[in-house]
Order: sequence, then structure tokens, then C-alpha cells
Amino acid sequence: MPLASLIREEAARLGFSAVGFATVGPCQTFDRFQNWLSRGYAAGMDYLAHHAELRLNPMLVAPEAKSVIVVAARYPADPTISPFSNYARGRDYHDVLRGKLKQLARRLGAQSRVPLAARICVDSAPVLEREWAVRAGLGWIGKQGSLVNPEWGCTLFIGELLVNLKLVPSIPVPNRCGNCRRCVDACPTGAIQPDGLVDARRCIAYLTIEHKGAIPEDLRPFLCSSLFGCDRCTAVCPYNQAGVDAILPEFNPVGIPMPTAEQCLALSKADFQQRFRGTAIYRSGLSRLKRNATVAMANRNISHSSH
Ligand code: B12
Ligand code: SF4
Ligand code: SF4
Repeated sequence: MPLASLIREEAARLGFSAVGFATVGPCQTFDRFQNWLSRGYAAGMDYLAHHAELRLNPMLVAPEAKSVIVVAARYPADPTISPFSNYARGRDYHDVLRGKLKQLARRLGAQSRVPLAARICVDSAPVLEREWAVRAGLGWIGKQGSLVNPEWGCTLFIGELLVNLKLVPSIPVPNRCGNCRRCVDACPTGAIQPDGLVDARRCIAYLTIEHKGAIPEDLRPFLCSSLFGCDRCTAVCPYNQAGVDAILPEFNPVGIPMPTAEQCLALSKADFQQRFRGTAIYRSGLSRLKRNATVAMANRNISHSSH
């Protein structure tokens, strides 16, 4: 079987909703990334500026790499915005995608005629993952900055294998946002800039997950009941029409309720570990969750007193 067909077959067996290939070379949007950094949009995520220039070309991360295999895994798109982002309700996507990409590499290594060199990336390397997803034909960049796949929408995680194999690159998908601007209009804080860059300093996903310290007072009311992450600009996308098809079961923990803000405040360290170990919430930590719960409860009081 040709390697490309084998990769597609194995990716589908592993539950990925899309897979594509791109040829390793210089990045096309490194200037955009640098512009984002220079405007201060990375907020407190200092790690993104460290070794920024490694994003210029995946060969700087994996010198033997010839192709980028990009996979997408679907998580539930729930239009009813709930306090915990849908992306974080199931198992930590970093672990899930990494585990599956390891299996993909193993199968590929067993069939390849040359010894396989493969580097896995899931947020874990200085790689502009959205650019590589576009170049591998997985979709286009929507007005909110996310990868949108014409069949599966934008509630997708992406991961890459940088491999020393030559694969025929996939055909890119043209941008189909058209006149739609639902995502831009759905953002309560104006974090999405006119040129499509997201100012993390105003982004609820950043503020509730990554930000250290107190949440700036002027932004607190915009969080409403958010406890972790923000789905507002992804949930409204009209391309999220595929129902529950191809959603990985690991990301769809049916029947396990999420705690309320009050319950979050009452969690002990041991409770937190027991409930959230293995999820993205665990990485962010109990003190940030409690900070967010305090803001969500205060917001509830504001909305009650204004009625
Ligand atoms: C930092 C970060 C954040 C920050 C900043 C987000 C941002 N938009 O910049 C914060 C904490 C706010 C965040 C939030 C979220 N994130 Co995030 N995040 C990242 C991370 C680690 C780096 C992103 C980055 O470099 N940003 C800087 C900007 C300038 O780069 P960029 O967004 O990648 O944009 C590039 C493309 O748009 C490209 N581009 C634009 N137009 C075109 C056109 C063409 C033709 C081409 C080729 C390229 C191209 O140019 C830009 C520079 O390369 C990536 C993982 C990674 N290593 O890439 C995950 C990642 C982007 N996040 C992801 C997710 C799921 C989210 C959330 C949905 C989580 C949530 N629900 O709370 C939100 C979405 C918010 C949003 N509207 O973007 C996924 C996105 C998957 C997807 N479908 O796009 C990623 C890829 C993680 C993963 N491995 O799956 N995130
Ligand atoms: S994740 Fe939320 S706050 Fe951030 S850009 Fe999207 S809608 Fe705005
Ligand atoms: S909501 Fe509309 S503008 Fe935003 S990404 Fe989806 S199609 Fe594009």
C-alpha cells in the first residue's frame, strides 16, 4: 500500500477526522506571528517569544524532516456556552493526540523502506501549527483565527508528525468565510482584531486558563459564568454542522457533571486531583480555577442586582 494511503487508513482507524500532508519549508506567516508578539498580544505567555525564530522552518526543530503530517481530532461543539469550555471536559488533548500520533508513527515505521525519523508536536514544539494545518489542506483560517474544516467545522485539535519521508502535499482548501462574521460579533471583549489577530490580553480563554494573578477588574464582567476557556467564537461557526460524528470519545465524557462555581471553591487539593487529573484543567491548577469561580460568582451578583 502506498505510504499516503496507509497514513490515511491508520489516521481514520485512530479516530482522526482529517489528515493531510505538507512539504517542509519556510513558514509563510512568520511575520504575522512576530507582529502578534510585538503588539504584546501574547500577554503573559513569555514562552512563545523564547526561540521564536525556530518557527521559521520545521527543519530547525527536526533537521531531518521532509514532510509534515497534520491530523485533526474533533471535540464537541456545544452552542450553549457552559462555564467549562467543551475542549476541556474530556481527557487532556495533548496526551490523547500524542498517544495516537505515536501509534501512527509506529505503523508508518513498520511499513517504511527507510528508517523513520518522526517528531511529534502537539503544542509542545515551536511550530506554527495552524499554518501547517492550512498547508496540509485541512481547512482555512477563520475570522476568529481558528482552523475551519469544511466538513467538521472548527472545534478541532491539531497535531503534527514531522517525518523524514517525502509525501505528496495535499491541496489547500480556499477560505469560505465569505461575508459571515458571527465569530467576531460573538466575542464579548473585542479580543479579535480587525486583521484577525487575537489579543490574548482580552481573550477569556487566556484569562481563565493561562493568566497568572488577578484578572484585570475591567474585564471581569465579560467572563460572565466562565470557569475555564471560552467557546463563544468557535461555537457559533456555521461549519460546525456535523453533529456528534467523528467526535473522539475521549473528548466527550457523557454523564460526568462539571462542578458549579461554588463547588469549585469548596474543592480541596485532593478532590481537585481526583476529579481533574488527566484533563487540561489539571494543568492550569486549582488556584486559577478558584480565582475564576470567585469572578463568576461576583458576576452573578452583578447580573442579579441589575434586574
Ligand atoms: C498561544 C495559543 C493560544 C492563545 C492565543 C490564541 C491566538 N489566536 O493567537 C490563547 C490562550 C488565547 C488560545 C486560545 C484558544 N486556543 Co490556542 N493555542 C495557542 C498556541 C500554543 C500558539 C498559537 C500562536 O502561535 N498564536 C499566535 C498567532 C499569530 O498564531 P496562530 O493563531 O497560530 O495564527 C497563524 C495562522 O492564523 C496563520 N495564518 C493566517 N492566515 C493564514 C492563511 C494561510 C494561507 C496560511 C498558510 C496561514 C495563515 O498566521 C498565523 C501565524 O502563523 C497554539 C498551538 C501552536 N503551537 O500553534 C494553540 C492552538 C492554536 N489553540 C487551540 C485551541 C483549541 C484554542 C481555543 C479554542 C481553546 C478554548 N476553547 O479556550 C481558544 C481559541 C481562541 C482563538 N480565537 O484563537 C488549537 C486550535 C485548533 C484550531 N481549530 O485552530 C491549537 C492549534 C492547539 C492544538 N494543538 O490543537 N490559544
Ligand atoms: S475565545 Fe472568547 S474571548 Fe477569546 S477571542 Fe474567542 S470569543 Fe473572544
Ligand atoms: S463564524 Fe463565520 S466568519 Fe467565523 S470562522 Fe465561521 S464561517 Fe468564518
